Amino acid sequence: MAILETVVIAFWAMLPAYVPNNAAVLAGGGRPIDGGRTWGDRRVLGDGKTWRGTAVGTIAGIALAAVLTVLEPTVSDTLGFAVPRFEPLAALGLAGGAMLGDILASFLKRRSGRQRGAMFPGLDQLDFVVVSLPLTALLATDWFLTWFTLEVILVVVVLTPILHVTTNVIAYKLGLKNEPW
Ligand code: CTP
Ligand code: K
Ligand code: MG
Repeated sequence: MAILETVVIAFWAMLPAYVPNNAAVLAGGGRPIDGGRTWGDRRVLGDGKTWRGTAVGTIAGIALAAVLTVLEPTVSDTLGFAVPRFEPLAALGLAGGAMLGDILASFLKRRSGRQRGAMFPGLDQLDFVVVSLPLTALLATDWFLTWFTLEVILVVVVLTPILHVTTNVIAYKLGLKNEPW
């Protein structure tokens, strides 16, 4: 498979997992998931993980998967190779897994003494991949095995941190995010 083709498929397949975190930043606010609870002297998750942000993020990812699925025939035709259509369970795994990964990362950040917004290099950039891919593999196994070849997974692992850093710096400069990570 040509490298450009692999990159396009990886990016397209991951879009429903990329969008939830950004949508959550725009929608965040309201009740925190942990309800303000602490474990020891630290919050369980912190005020940065809210019900609204999580719900809007997940829905945004699933909605994007639906839009991409409608566009798929035209895009595949134009590119000359096939990009994925998203089965409902694949969309749920990618979007829901991205939000869940971000929440688990915040749990680890609080346990390791980091305040809300503190950076955790590596985890910040790949938390959602680490959960969304296995969850999708579990929920939509055949779909996952069709599209997430070893090459695609390697591209995702390299491409995701680059995209994550870029989008977060832009969101920070636009005043949408408190920190550039
Ligand atoms: N957000 C949300 N719900 C989520 C994820 C994010 O409401 N499940 C919103 C919050 O307003 C959050 C912002 O998006 O402050 C930025 O997300 P993120 O960087 O993940 O949160 P932080 O505030 O940095 O908190 P943490 O240290 O726990 O990552
Ligand atoms: K995060
Ligand atoms: Mg943050």
